[in-house]
Parts: sequence; structure tokens; C-alpha cells
Amino acid sequence: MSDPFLLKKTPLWNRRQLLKLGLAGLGVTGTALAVQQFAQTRQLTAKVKVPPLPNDASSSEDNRISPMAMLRNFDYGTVKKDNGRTIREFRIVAGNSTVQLNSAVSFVTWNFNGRVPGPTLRAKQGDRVRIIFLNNGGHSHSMHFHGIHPAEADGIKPVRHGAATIYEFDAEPYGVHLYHCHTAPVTRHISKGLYGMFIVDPPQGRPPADEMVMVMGGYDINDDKKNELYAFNGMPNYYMEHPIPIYQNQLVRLYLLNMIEFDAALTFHIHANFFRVYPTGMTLKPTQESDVITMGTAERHILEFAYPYTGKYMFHPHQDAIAESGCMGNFEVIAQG
Ligand SMILES: [Cu+2]
Repeated sequence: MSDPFLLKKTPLWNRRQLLKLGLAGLGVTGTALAVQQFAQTRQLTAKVKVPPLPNDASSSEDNRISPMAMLRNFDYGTVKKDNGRTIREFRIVAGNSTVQLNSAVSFVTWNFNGRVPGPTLRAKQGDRVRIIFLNNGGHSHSMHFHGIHPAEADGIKPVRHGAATIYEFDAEPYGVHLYHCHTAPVTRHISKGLYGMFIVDPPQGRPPADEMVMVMGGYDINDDKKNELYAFNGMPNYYMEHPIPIYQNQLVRLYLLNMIEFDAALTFHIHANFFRVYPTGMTLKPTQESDVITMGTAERHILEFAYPYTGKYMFHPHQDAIAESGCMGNFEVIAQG
């Protein structure tokens, strides 16, 4: 299922920019890009059933952010083979867009591919990852990935407005990682929205589950270097108003990332249940079980759980001031039909 909100109005590549990167001969046009990029966005195992999304899930269409759609949206890139090796090519455009965060606050985000957080990029350990990055953001930006790679692929060199570059590296190690702009001041570039999740799957994969992504972010509305609003997947209080449907007794695999600047750390808590923790997603077996876990900025984990009872259950940081400023949501546990 492609997501109609993604890439909408995002500035696309022009021929001059592709020529500069030596890619014009590939016959890749803007329209083809969008199709290729999202052709493989959903790879759920057949054994896993995902509840239908609520009809009102697209109510944030005008804001160009649809947290319900991005929850289970994975971008596997355009796959190419080179001497038997898998190359995953991702095209990322940095841009700006104004988002209505609540009835009173509209906020100019800086973003990747028109959304906050940026697309969830996904590869398998050992794949070659090629990021073709175009900066249409009006300021200098870059893409810095967490992982193991050479210095030239580290993405700390600013890419000026209108310019493009390629980052290429091996996907390693497996785990839940992230990418973000690393142009100074990094606090500002991240808190404006330039971040996203980068999942590297283990070679043997993981057992079937209803997989979803949550990125916790903060918004500094008045430039006082404190956050006034917080959100899961970009939109304050979205999952409070639009509970996430999950099936009773079905394993949920939550890829969770804390990208909140200005607050040193916070916790993540689910109601009426416990989760198993795979720290940084770098283990195949859980190392602990809890109903609350502390996470510093850029810290991320895989949490697995299944709800034995139907009903509505909250999740939120247990720093309740943060929760009450938008970082709060509900699961709606429903019986399997
Ligand atoms: Cu930046």
C-alpha cells in the first residue's frame, strides 16, 4: 500500500541535478522515483493480520503528515543487484513544509521527503545502501547515519541548498538505527524535523509480528531551546485521537526511537502489560522485561508485546508533563475476527 501523503508537493529532482550526480542516464524521473520508492513499502509476513485502519486516519492529510499511515510504512528502496550483491538505493529530498500541530500552532518543519519523521529506511545486514540526497531545504543540510561506515559516508559535511550528494555504505550492524541532519546547530536542525529511523534486519530475519515504528520528537515553538509540544510520529496527540488498532494476542514488534532534543532523557511506558526489550535492536533474544524503559536522545530499542485483553490502553513517557504536551497515545486492542 503506497501512502498518498508521502512526497506530495515534495520538490522532485530536475535533470540538471541528476546530471551532476551522473544519474541522468538511468532514466529516472521524479514520477518514477515516487513509484519505485514506495513499491516495496509493506512487507508483512502472511501469517500476520493487520487490522484495517480507521476511516479518520487520514484527517491530517492537509498537514502532509499521516501518523497512522507512517506507523507501518517501511521504505526498502529500489533494489539493484551488483555481482550478486543487493544494493538498496534511496532518494531523499530535504525540504520545508508548514504543519498544523494543533488548533493554535502551525510550525514550519524542515524535513526529509515531506514528512516528520522522515521515511523509515530498511535494509538487511550486508546490503549495500546508497542514499541519493538532494537538498531543497533553503539552508545547508546533511544526512548522518548511525552504523559502521567509513568517514566519507558519515554525513557531517553540509550540503548547500540546491546541491546533491551520494552516501554509500554497508548496512551494518543489524539493529534499530537512525539518521539525522548533522549541520550546526544540530539541535535546531533535528528539532525542526530532520530525522528518521534506519532499520537493519538481521540476516535470518525475525519471527512474524505486527511491526510498527514510533519516533518520539519534540517541537520548540518559540525558539527558547525548550520543547513546548511533543509527538509520536510527528503529530501531537494524534494516537490519542486516533487509537492504533492491534489484534488481541498477536505479537506487536515496536521499533521505538527517541529523537527529542533539549530533554536529556525520558521513559516509555505501556499500560496494563509488559514488553520484552531488544536493546538497540541488536539482539535476537530479549534481555529484559518491563513496562517502562528509560531512553536518552537517539536511543532506540525493539519492544515486543501482545495484549491478552481487548480494550483501550495508553502508552506515553512517564514524564507526565511531556505526555500531556502531546506525547501520548492509545492502542485499541480488538478481537481477531
Ligand atoms: Cu540540517
